[in-house]
Amino acid sequence: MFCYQCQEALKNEGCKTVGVCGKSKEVSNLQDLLMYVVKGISVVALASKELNIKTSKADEFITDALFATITNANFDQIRFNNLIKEGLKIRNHLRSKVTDAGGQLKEPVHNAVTWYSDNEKEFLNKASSVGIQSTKDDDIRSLREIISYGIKGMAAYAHHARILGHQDESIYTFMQQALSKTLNDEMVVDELFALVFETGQFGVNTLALLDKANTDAYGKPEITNVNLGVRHNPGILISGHDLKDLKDLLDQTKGTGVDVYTHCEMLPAHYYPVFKEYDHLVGNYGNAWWQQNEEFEKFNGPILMTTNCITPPKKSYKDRIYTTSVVGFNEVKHIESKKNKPKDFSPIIEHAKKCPPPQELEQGAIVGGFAHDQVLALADKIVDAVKSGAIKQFCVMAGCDGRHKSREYYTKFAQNLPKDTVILTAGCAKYRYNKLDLGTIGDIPRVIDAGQCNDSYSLAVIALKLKEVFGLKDINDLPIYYDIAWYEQKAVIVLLVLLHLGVKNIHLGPTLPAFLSPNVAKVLVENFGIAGI
Ligand code: FSO
Ligand code: SF4
Repeated sequence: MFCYQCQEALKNEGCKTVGVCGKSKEVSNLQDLLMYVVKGISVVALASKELNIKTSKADEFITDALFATITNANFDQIRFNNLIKEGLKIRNHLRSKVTDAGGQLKEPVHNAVTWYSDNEKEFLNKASSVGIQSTKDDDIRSLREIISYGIKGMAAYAHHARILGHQDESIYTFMQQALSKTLNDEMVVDELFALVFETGQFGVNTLALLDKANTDAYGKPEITNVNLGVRHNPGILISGHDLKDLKDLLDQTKGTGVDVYTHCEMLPAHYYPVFKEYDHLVGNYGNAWWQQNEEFEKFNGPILMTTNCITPPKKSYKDRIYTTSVVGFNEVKHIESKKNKPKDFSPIIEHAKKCPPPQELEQGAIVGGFAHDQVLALADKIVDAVKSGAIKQFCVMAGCDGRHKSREYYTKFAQNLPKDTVILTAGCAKYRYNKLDLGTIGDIPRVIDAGQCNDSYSLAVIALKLKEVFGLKDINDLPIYYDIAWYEQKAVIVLLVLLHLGVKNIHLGPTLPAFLSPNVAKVLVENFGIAGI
């Protein structure tokens, strides 16, 4: 195995025998093969589109398979074997349709389009020749992987939008074009760089699509105090980013005497008007994903993981964990998706009824819900505060949290910022400073939380609006400092979005990605002023 897709890659080089995340070498290799299969399907899907052959099944499969390979989403070898088998079937079916329609795949046809096996042992053999290191040139490998990771992040957000009935064909087509270009040995460094930035452009479209999907379904986020304490009923804890799962779970738990709590990236659900209508949505329990081992033990009730980040569960609570959608872990119960019907969460609800209530971790409340509309409603106050000098600077501290001790930097950074600085945040990075009580400037809180990592889109909208209000030509003339914490591949697409919007001098940490070759890093430093922490 060789994997260096996340910030916790061993020694900031790559995991070679087992993942720091807990991923086995077999799963890592099968993920490499699944990426290869997905790239082959992409080539065939593009040829199909030219012949007006419907590709919705392939579009959906590619999106969900990519999502399953994101860090901390799926650790289950059986699921990856099945995904590879399903992918190969979809590819071959589509390929025959192309041939039947008189179409032809461009020569030379890549092995990713023709290779086939239904033998699981053979999958592992094949995987060893199609992994990341099969690209020999350092810079080409680096650029191919940046693009692939950006597309994985894009796929995750496109998946969430689709679940809520919002799709954009041009996003699927772009994903397939980009993936098929990573197979093309004729693509030179400059062309791959251009593709990296184009990925950022489609990242903007995807985040905008998801923003619309979420606000259409659940209303516009409002400034909200979220309870951190617990009640005395049995509870279900729901984690990950899938708001649709939360909605269905709340509907099915109504009147059962079972409470529901959010965890980690599900916290921002409380900001949406639709979720405020549920009295049994009690509050947020715990902190960022990497603390789940201790916090899930204390929760006492069942836990539903709707997306990443799941970490290998301890024995003490493994039987209380449920996965759904692209998430998986061996020997953990899985709730299947249903076509055009809500999932059936009754096994989790029945399980909860037999459990004691959650142990209290903390008390009080935190405030959030400053997505773009709310901040723009505050715009006059913010502009006045900037003009009067009460606010001297904004600091965008969005992204992810992680286990490394070096991430204490973000807490210290937030604590030591001058009192006239406002932090704009999104994603699970916020748990490093959202409970610090950093106070307010007038009635503007010093930590403005827009929501989940995808709501970084709101932060971009806010920056563009401020640029307009202050009549500036360049987004970089704003008094905004970017200190982005990254962990997995959704953060890669968020970073590419910021670069596409022209944001310069981003500090990226706690370490620069292992997948940046020295030459690629040099271009990013020289042209965009990207720096460490
Ligand atoms: Fe965090 Fe995990 Fe949202 Fe990520 S919970 S680390 S960037 O999955 O997606 O912020
Ligand atoms: Fe290592 Fe991260 Fe890959 Fe897991 S996802 S194997 S921690 S680089």
